[in-house]
Amino acid sequence: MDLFDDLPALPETVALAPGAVLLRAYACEQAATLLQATEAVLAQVPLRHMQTPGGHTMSVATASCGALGWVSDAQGYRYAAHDPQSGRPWPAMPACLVELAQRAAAEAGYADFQPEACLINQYVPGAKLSLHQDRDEKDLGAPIVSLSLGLPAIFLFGGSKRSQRPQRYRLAHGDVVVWGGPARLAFHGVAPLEEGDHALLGRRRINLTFRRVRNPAPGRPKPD
Ligand code: MD3
Ligand code: FE
Repeated sequence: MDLFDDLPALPETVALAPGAVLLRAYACEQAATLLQATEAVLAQVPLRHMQTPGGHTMSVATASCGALGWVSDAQGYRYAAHDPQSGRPWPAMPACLVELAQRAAAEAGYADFQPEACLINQYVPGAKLSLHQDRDEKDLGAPIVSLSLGLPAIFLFGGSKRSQRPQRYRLAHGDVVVWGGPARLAFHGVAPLEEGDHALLGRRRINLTFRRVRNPAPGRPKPD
């Protein structure tokens, strides 16, 4: 239990690494609204534990909204326009979430960020995410924007090789991180969530990641 958890966090901007900008407490004021929008999505598309291509069941529960959703099964990881569980399109991305992601991206120097996918990850105590890279997106020139809500987590931020020992950062309720440039392909993960009870979310952490997947936005040259 962290003695600072009950104090309001002060907003500040921290450069974590080249291309990675932490906007601490950026979303605190709107957190209840953002959570409500997220819960409205989750009422339409249930959280589920995906299978990894290696045959493991993820401890994190996931769902998506937006034009594309992230899915994983024995065939691999990919983005799909339909929820494989229902065969229906994913719910639309709520406007308040899109706007938050766009404002944060602009703050970090990425104008006109237009996410196509929002992956919702839910952690309960003990759930973790092993070190991985996010490279299923064709548009690696766009950043990934992440929003953390609920219980704090230890985020592991590694290098371009899995073998590099990761740095540890605490991500708390309302923190937003923009991952672009050289940080975009860094290995990263989340340590097993500690037990706790958050005022708005209870025994949960929800992380939303906003992603540009398919094509570079018009007007931006394709990296080759
Ligand atoms: C750094 N999610 O969904 S968010 C993921 O907290 C994922 O649920 C974590 O990693 C979570 O893929 C971490 C922060 C994050 C997201 C994507 C990144 C950091 C990143 C992509 C590249 C580098
Ligand atoms: Fe990731």
